[in-house]
Amino acid sequence: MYINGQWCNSSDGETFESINPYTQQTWALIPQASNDDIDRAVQSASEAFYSRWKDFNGTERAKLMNNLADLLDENAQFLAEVETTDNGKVIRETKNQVHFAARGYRFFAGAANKIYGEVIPLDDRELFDYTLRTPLGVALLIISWNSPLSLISNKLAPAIAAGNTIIIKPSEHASASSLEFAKLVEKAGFPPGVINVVTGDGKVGKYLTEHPGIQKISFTGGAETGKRIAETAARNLVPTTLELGGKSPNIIFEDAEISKAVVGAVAGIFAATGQTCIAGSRLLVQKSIYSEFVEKVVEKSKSIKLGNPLDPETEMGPVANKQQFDKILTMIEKAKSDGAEVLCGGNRPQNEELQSGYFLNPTIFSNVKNDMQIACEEIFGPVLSIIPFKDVEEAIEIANDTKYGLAAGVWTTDFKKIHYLTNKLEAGTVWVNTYRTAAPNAPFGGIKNSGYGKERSLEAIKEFTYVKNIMINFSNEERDPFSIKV
Ligand code: TXE
Repeated sequence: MYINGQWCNSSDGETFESINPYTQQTWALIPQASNDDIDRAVQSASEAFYSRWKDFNGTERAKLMNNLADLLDENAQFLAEVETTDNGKVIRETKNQVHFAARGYRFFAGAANKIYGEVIPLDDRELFDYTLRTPLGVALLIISWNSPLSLISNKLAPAIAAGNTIIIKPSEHASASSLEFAKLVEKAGFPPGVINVVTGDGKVGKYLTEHPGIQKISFTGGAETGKRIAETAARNLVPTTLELGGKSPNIIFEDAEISKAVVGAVAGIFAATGQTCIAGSRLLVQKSIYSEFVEKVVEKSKSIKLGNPLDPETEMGPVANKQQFDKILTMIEKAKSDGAEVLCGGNRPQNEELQSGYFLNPTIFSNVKNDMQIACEEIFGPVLSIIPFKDVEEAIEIANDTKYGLAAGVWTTDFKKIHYLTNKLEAGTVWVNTYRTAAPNAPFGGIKNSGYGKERSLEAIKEFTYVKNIMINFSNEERDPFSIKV
């Protein structure tokens, strides 16, 4: 682990195994942080916040962030290999995600010396009032296993640009890339204690969230864990950003450009083996084109190339871990018994070379009702539910009839429909004629059970700062000590 600028094992020597989901073999031993290690990490981040890091102005923080971005670009191939070995996501995506993370650091480096307050003209001209956006202190970043370096960048870049100090706690299912990343943090020149990485399971996350030395929590993971974290944070009055799951609708209208919409539907659910919070796991198709469109989606899905995720030709890798694999298979069986019809997949592939990994065939269900478990619960796997709709109003009703609100996709060439739908859909992101596209300067984050708060864009700076109001008296007048002056 990386604590106070030093590399260490757990103080009690405990480790856990990281399993490669393509081979099911242990490939790394990761330290399980003890409470002593965590206390030390929080203390070092706290000391760094109140001493060393305060001496760095925005321009100086930006310089280190740009160094880090350059190092990420230079080491993208290696970091992608580590991440792919850890979580099974195909290298053609993990490598891109490292470059995307680098863009995130550059974007927020640019923002670091532009975190302005406001001058507020008060009625009483002898009082001068202005605000400052001030860092919160020690920010705890807890992330999941599906895209560690990209998720870290979403949180760390605005947090560090704003002048906070950091503890990163990656998922126990994919910690290796976060530790390799810490080597680059060191190389980029960040002072000791400014960015720390501690590893371990949910117990480590829990101890950290309860720690009195934490002033901000930003979390990406499951909705139930998010709620537990929010409860703890509420007791300690710690501000929180939660990026949780989704059950996002991808809506195809009869006037869509069909070939692009087919690609969008497939990319929405089968990219990253469906293991993304933004997965377009409910495909809503207008009845007038239903058969034709579904046939095309099934045909394209059947041609997806499964294989070694380290091979750049592979399009879909294994599911990331056994827990996920078992959960997905259970949900597939439940969907079958609920009356959904399997159009393709629904099982493990038969090829010899895929037997060692947690592989599942791209799975598509039709005959799905929006209240079936398969359409309500986040599956986080390569499983698509197709639901027909009659018209715009019915599409909106089905799309919004979910406890989640992270993303939605709309495919149509009708501008009136676009304007109407983008206003009506309850989601933090609405994509039109695209799906699963992102930019560091476009805000990201959901509503309802998908969480709250924003990542990326200048909105994210607000999550890691508080507004301090400063009122200065320039008057020579004696004031009444027993009445508030307004
Ligand atoms: O998430 P967890 P898991 C969804 C997806 C998946 C489910 C569970 O549906 O099947 O969540 O995935 C740490 N206090 N998403 O098990 O348990 C944990 O160590 C503090 C959606 O990976 O939420 C890890 O670092 N921390 C999602 C992180 O929380 C705790 C991405 C996430 O673990 C903790 C991944 C506790 N009590 C899964 N318990 C998305 N939004 O993209 C665990 N942790």
